[in-house]
Amino acid sequence: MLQLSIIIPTYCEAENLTVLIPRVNHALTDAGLDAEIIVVDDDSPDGTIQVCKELAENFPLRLITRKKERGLSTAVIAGLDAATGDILLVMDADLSHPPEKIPELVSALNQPQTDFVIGSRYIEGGSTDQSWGWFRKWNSRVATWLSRPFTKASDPLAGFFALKRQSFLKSRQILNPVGYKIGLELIVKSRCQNVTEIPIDFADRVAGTSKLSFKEQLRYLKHLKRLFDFKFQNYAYFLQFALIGLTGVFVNLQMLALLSNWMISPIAVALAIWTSMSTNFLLNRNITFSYAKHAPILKQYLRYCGSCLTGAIFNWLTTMVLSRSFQFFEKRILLAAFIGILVGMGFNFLLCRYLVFSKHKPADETTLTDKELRHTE
Ligand SMILES: Nc1nc2c(ncn2[C@@H]2O[C@H](COP(=O)(O)OP(=O)(O)OP(=O)(O)O)[C@@H](O)[C@H]2O)c(=O)[nH]1
Ligand SMILES: [Mg+2]
Repeated sequence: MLQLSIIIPTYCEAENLTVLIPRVNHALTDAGLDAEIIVVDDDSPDGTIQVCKELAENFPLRLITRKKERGLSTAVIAGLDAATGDILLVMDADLSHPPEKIPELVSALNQPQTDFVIGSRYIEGGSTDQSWGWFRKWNSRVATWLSRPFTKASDPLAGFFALKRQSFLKSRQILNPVGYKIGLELIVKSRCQNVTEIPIDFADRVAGTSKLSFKEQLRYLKHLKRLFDFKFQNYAYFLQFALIGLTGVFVNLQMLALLSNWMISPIAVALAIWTSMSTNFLLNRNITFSYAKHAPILKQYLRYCGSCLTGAIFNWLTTMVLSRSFQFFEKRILLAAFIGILVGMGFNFLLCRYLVFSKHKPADETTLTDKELRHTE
């Protein structure tokens, strides 16, 4: 089997490729590495395809052109699918990642314990471009910090990384990234525990333009949510459910304040409860349990109302039983009520998770969790 496949996603990188590919090839020859270079291009209009065809005459380059799809992560996955090497390495085309570091990444991955290697800007010896202003530095640091629950690596969002083919195959069926952070997706879904980082000097692109838009950055938040759901399953769902419940308190109080001015209070209270219940339903449907948002909404809404009612009954029962049966709680009615709220919320959550927003097709790759994945292995 081929030792190494290098995957390079491109969109309008004609100018950079003419410099990059010879440099990559030089690094490979120097290190005596048997490798293929796979460029995955999304039908760039700037001549990238033609440049690749010319380069392929002198270098071990294979071009995959995608005519209908766009997107960095899916382009990388297409390249990984087509790769035949034992080690799979991904890098950008814009000369931000030094090709001379490829042999170091490969030999780090050849250590038996290591299952993922990152060309890192943030470990000792690594650096970012001098021109980075405070906003870019801060932006990158915050994004990295948000990935902390998934990995201890200092630069898990880097686009310069390598992994073993077997790690990729382990997660292939459940890869579901949005946006740019395919490296993080692979670390989490392939359950890579031993991540090694090799310091690199990251250079800003000189030719061509960046495709990293603000929209892509927002997609990262969506991607993080998916990873949270995947890794922490019910803990993640419950946290989102509880936070949305908290927003419901504010909606309820706001509504009550608004309505009480021109309505008799029992009706105002009922309307405030109904409003907050409905906003909670919509938020849970679109955020917490977004995997079920394609199911019929009316049926879900009615079930949701039933689930809230059940939660309220359990809340009431718990509070009454505690305050009537235990002397301790007789004088601490608020504590009893608080426990009642928790019990009611617990029941409501379980009903929502498994009945109102149930997963009809658990094999769906978008919702397969870490635990479910282990069961399928
Ligand atoms: N196939 C494909 N490649 C893409 C797409 N978007 C970006 N790329 C490539 O992915 C790599 C990284 O993209 P950049 O635009 O440099 O993004 P970035 O490095 O995060 O941002 P900068 O730091 O501003 O350069 C480059 O090689 C791009 O050509 C896409 O939609 N499809
Ligand atoms: Mg770049």
